[in-house]
Order: sequence, then C-alpha cells, then structure tokens
Amino acid sequence: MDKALYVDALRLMLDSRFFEEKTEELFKQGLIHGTTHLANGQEASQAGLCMAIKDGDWIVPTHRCHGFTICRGSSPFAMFSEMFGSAHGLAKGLGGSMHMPDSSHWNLGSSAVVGSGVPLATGIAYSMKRKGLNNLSVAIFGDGASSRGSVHESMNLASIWKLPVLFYCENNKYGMSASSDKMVSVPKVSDRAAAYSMSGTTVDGNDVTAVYDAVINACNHIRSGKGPYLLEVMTYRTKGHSKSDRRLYRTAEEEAFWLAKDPIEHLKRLILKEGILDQKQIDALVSERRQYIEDQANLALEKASDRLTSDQALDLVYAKEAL
Ligand SMILES: Cc1ncc(C[n+]2csc(CCOP(=O)(O)OP(=O)(O)O)c2C)c(N)n1
Repeated sequence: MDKALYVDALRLMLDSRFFEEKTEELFKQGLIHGTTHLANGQEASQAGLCMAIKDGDWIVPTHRCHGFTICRGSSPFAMFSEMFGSAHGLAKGLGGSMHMPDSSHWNLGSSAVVGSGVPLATGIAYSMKRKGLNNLSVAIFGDGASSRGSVHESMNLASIWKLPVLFYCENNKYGMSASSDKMVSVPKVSDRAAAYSMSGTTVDGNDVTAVYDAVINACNHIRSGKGPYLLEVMTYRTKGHSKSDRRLYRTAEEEAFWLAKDPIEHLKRLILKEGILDQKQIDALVSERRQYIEDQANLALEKASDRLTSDQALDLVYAKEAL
C-alpha cells in the first residue's frame, strides 16, 4: 500500500469503529431492536479489502457487515436509519443490522444464513464472465462459514469455470463460541485452495497494508483470467458474537493479546513512524470522525419516525402482478 493511502485507510477504519461503538450505545439505550453483530477489531480487513477493489466489483458481506458497508462507500446515516427501521435506510427500514444492500456502491448486502452469500457472489462472477466484464465479485465469509457445503460447492464450480471471484475468508477466530482451531480440519482455511486447484494465501488481517497488498495481488491474478483466489485474513472480533454473548469461551489473556494488536493503533503507529501525521493531527482526525458518526446517528434518530406505510412496504416485498 502506497503511504499516500495510509490516512484514507485510517479514516475508514475510524468510521467503522465509531459506527460500531455508536450502534452498541444505541442498542443499550433500547433505540435499536433485533440483534446486531459488531466487528470491532476487524477494521483493517474491511478497509484493506474495499480500498483495493475497483468500481463495478461487487461485494457480498456477512451478517457482520457494517464495516464493509461503510468502507464500500455507503452513508452511515442510511445505515443507522436502517437499524431504526426508517424509510431512509438502505433497505428502507425493512432489513435491519444484517441486511444493508447498496447497489449504488456494488454491495449486494448480506443475509442471516451463514455461508449463503458465497454462492450469490459466485453467481455474480458467472454473470460478469458471460458479459465479458473485467470486474470481479468478492464472497466474504467467516471461518465458521468456511465449513458449509455451499462454500465448498461454490469454490469447486468457480474453479472449474475459472470465475472472477475472490473468496475472502475473514477468520476472526470464532464462529459464535466455537474456536476455529477446533472446528476447521486444516491448519489454515487457505489450505483448502489446493483442493480446488486455486491459488490462496493467509495474511495478517490486523495490518491494513498487508490486507490491501494481498487483495491487489489476488485481484491481479483473477483479472488476468487465472480463475478464483482464496484469501484468508487473520483477525479477531474483540466484542462478543452478538449482543447477548458474555464471551465465557475465551480467556482474558487471549483478549488482551489481541487488543494489543488493535489494527487502528497499529496504523496510527505506522503513520507516526513515517512522519505522515503528528500526534496532534491524528488526535484531530479521531475527534473529527467520532463527531461525524455521532452527527450521522443523530440525524437518523431525528428522522427515525419517517416509516414506510404497510402498502409501500408490501409493494417492495411482492411484485405487483403477484398481488
Ligand atoms: C446456516 C446457518 N447455520 C447457523 C447459523 C447460526 N449462526 C449465526 S452466526 C454463526 C457463526 C458464524 O461464524 P463465522 O462464519 O466465523 O462468522 P463470524 O460470526 O465470526 O463473523 C452461526 C453458527 C446461521 N445463522 N445460519
């Protein structure tokens, strides 16, 4: 990653972190309903991927989608609105935290069904190949999802048909309470690439520069017609799986180890070391981004009662002819 991009990466990562912090606060205040999956600690994976792909490349995220959605370019106002159930939301308030599609930013959105986005991304890649486009799709999935049949079927077909798809495994060490060390039968998820005659590798997912470089490399491979690529990024979710998780399945020592590897603090140190910004400028950027997210949340809250009528909602859910 060119040093000129470091500050852009920090800005995106701060927006993602503050979005998660604000979301947690709003949940605790009872202003958001349902559930949510926070990705604190995974910001380098989200920013590194989204900065390295191009306009027209589609992503299909997971239930832990907020950071990817922000980094792909969606408005935090529309994302907060979605969680408030308002008509200003990305899915007009009908989806909530796990369903934030945004076609204007090439984001198909996600679903609660673990691993279900992978065949969809593979289908997008098939369509791109048929149309002769030089774009690709990114199938984002977790270490837990990596054991699902839909993921293996997609990899097999993508390899046979040499589809332009990046299989992007965000390994945050756990699928709910199950450690990937115990639940995945190979040392690294990227080892699975060989079984599908694909290229693949594993990188430090808490170092945005490593993620970015690895994605660029994978995309060059895919765009040159060599077929799909499996990239695994190693990271850690510092919060629980969802809002009710007390994290009893892991130790305080393990959490402290990963907190010391915080991707945002790592990038700040790099920016200081390279003399790109000084501490005062970093602090100013942090305050600016915190305030930006706060303002977006407040605006969404002010307009939260602008809801679809039930007729408008039904028009969106069912095709007119079907009614
Ligand atoms: C098909 C299916 N099986 C089980 C679940 C319940 N479930 C929700 S999230 C999750 C863990 C997913 O882990 P991973 O793929 O590693 O993603 P992460 O939550 O760590 O981001 C499970 C098992 C589900 N939603 N869908």
